[in-house]
Amino acid sequence: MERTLIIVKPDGVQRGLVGEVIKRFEARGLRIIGMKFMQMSRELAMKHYAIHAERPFFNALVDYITSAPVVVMALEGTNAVAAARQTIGATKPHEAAAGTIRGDFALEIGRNLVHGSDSVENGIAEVNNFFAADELVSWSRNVDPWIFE
Ligand code: D4T
Repeated sequence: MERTLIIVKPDGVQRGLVGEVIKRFEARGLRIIGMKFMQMSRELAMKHYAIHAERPFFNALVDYITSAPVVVMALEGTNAVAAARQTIGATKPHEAAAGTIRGDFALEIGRNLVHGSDSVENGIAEVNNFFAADELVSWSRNVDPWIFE
């Protein structure tokens, strides 16, 4: 089972899109194993976006992600990383396909609503950055055999 970290970014929370985002991942079949409402510290934001530390947009990115509360989710499922990225849509919302979260609700890269881990390794690492072991729930759904083959 893969794991992926999903963040409903400050714009998503401010715009009242938390339920819409959760609905889409639930409908896709991904299993929620952790969720919390939080305001990200600069320290955690800089760790999360460390790969972009040298990029010109880094400070604006950290300012944005720490500017207001976010909802963070750990999701589990077969092919969870790629499936979640597909449901989110392309990084530049104006290039995101209609039917994806960004394609349906966003216009600009600096207000792209949702984060999803970009590799299986990062999915594991990011879930561990945001959740302590006792904040993750190991469970199965009665419907799992109808989603996971
Ligand atoms: P995240 O990580 O937020 O899910 O976005 P992506 O995985 O789709 O895209 P990314 O890692 O390449 O970029 C991280 C974050 O930085 C912002 N960004 C990116 C930006 O403001 N300007 C830019 O030129 C780029 C490349 C948007 C997402």
